[in-house]
Amino acid sequence: MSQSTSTSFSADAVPKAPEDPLFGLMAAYRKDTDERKVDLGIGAYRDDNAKPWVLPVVKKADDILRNDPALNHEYLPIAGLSEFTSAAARLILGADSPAIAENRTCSLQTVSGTGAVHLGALFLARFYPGKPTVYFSNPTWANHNQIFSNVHLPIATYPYFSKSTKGLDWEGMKQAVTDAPEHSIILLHACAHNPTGVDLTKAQWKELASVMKQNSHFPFFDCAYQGFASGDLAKDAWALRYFVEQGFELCVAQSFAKNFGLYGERAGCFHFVTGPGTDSQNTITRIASQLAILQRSEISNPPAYGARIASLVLNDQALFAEWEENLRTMSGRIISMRTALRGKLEELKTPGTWNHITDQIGMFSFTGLSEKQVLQLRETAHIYMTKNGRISMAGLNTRNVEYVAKAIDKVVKETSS
Ligand code: KET
Repeated sequence: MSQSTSTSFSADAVPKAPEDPLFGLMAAYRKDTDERKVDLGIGAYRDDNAKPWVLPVVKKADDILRNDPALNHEYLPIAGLSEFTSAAARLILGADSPAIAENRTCSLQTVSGTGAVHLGALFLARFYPGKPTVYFSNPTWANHNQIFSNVHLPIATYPYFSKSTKGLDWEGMKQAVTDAPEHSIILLHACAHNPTGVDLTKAQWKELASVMKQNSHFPFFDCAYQGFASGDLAKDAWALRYFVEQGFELCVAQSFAKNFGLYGERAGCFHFVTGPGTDSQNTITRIASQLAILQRSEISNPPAYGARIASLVLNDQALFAEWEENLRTMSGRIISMRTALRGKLEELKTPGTWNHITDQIGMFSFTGLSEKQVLQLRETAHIYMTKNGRISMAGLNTRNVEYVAKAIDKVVKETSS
């Protein structure tokens, strides 16, 4: 009997999976040898020379760490570096948060934002009574689907993006949240929605909170871009803080990848906030104890370096102020690229409207380009973006914005004529 390999994992059992689209795109970009190539794929900040930017404040913190004779490489506690997690909680919830004052929050350091979403998903899958459905915006960050499916929570979507206005489908969203069974989990992007760049207005957040309250829904905030949307940390956390003020029980996945430029260091935090009440401290103690058990079995304890850097900055007034300045540099450059791209497209009289580029906010713009147009841009102009037409605004700079605008103009004119 001939057998090619001895394995229990036949193609039926382990079919070949497609490459991750975003990381696949990154690899294709790296391989491209054309000088004109432009990377508008992954959401990572680039400076005006299209280079990764080590934040000056991160360099400073890194120097302090390296020169600290007390630095060692011991394990962190299961919940992570406490001075980091407590500062992270103050950053996102607000230093004067009633939830912090009433000791009804718990925070665990995680493997960046992805790890935080996962820990939350795992906890909810294990402990939320009745196995509720998780509702995502349509569209959302692609990994949300995978992470929640992995823990076997049922998933569904709510309308979010209106193709006609390239803005929010507010009525559709509100209706779907109203119609969702009570106690559903509603995943919300705290700010700078990925991939659309479309956020709710304050009035809409308030109305959403009221609909969610009426239906006893559970908000799960994914916050990967605090400080990136507006350059103002408090402004970008406003929606989440409003929900906490309204007395919601909720959780937050917080990433420091983008706002510290610590992508590879995997610094993040998961926060659980229970509602106010006489028993809330006991509740949060119980929840924290189970989260610690889950964390122990998943990663044992989180990676230290990135959290140490962030912690130094978050806990030092002068470094914190410098960080805010660095955030304004990044968000400011992105906003100026929005203006430049829109301006060029309008100048070229590219068919369609382009106001959405400056109306949208954060790391991404959802251009409205079709998959066909996206592929054509890759093939003919060596411009890389995800198939849904999302562009990472940070990939644009004063040197390439005109080239990109002209390429988009050409593709749109060719495909619409
Ligand atoms: N949430 C959202 C909404 C998000 O866009 C990302 C990353 C993350 C969480 C996780 O980031 P982490 O590095 O684990 O802290 N988004 C970019 C990178 C990626 O997909 O991994 C992106 O969409 O390009």
